[in-house]
Amino acid sequence: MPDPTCIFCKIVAGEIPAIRVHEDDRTIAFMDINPANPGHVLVVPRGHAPDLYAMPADDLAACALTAQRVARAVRRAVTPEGVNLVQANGPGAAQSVMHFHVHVLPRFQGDDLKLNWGLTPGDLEAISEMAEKIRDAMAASDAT
Ligand code: DGP
Repeated sequence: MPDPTCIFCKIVAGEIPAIRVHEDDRTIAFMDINPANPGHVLVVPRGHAPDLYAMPADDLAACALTAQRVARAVRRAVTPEGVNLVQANGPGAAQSVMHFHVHVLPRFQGDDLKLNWGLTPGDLEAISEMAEKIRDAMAASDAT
């Protein structure tokens, strides 16, 4: 059941815009509007669950598989030196949106990114360019 107060439910429903790079029956992936690094993508289930504790097994498994696919595309499109998957639960973990999500976070040596990074608005044109590269990479290969 969608939560009418949830911003990610609104993105899933297409009620507010997002720069999508992937969608399937259970998940969507879209560019983070406050990218911690270029190519920062969020993977979310279509169904609303506030956090890991509440996630149905099928949606959790689907998010893990989508995160792997997106990470492979990010590796190809962004050529980072590494990728972190980050998933926050609760205020102590700095969760700011209460709809389960996995951050696919490109990393570079010396980027000095802290686990609880600050939310800095990104440049929409630059985010869209990164999304285009990631979509192309997703289309180019599902397996590598
Ligand atoms: P967290 O702090 O782990 O709950 O991460 C939430 C992320 O969601 C944060 O990096 C910023 C991003 N975000 C918040 N609102 C929006 C939005 O409306 N659109 C998009 N694309 N990202 C959002």
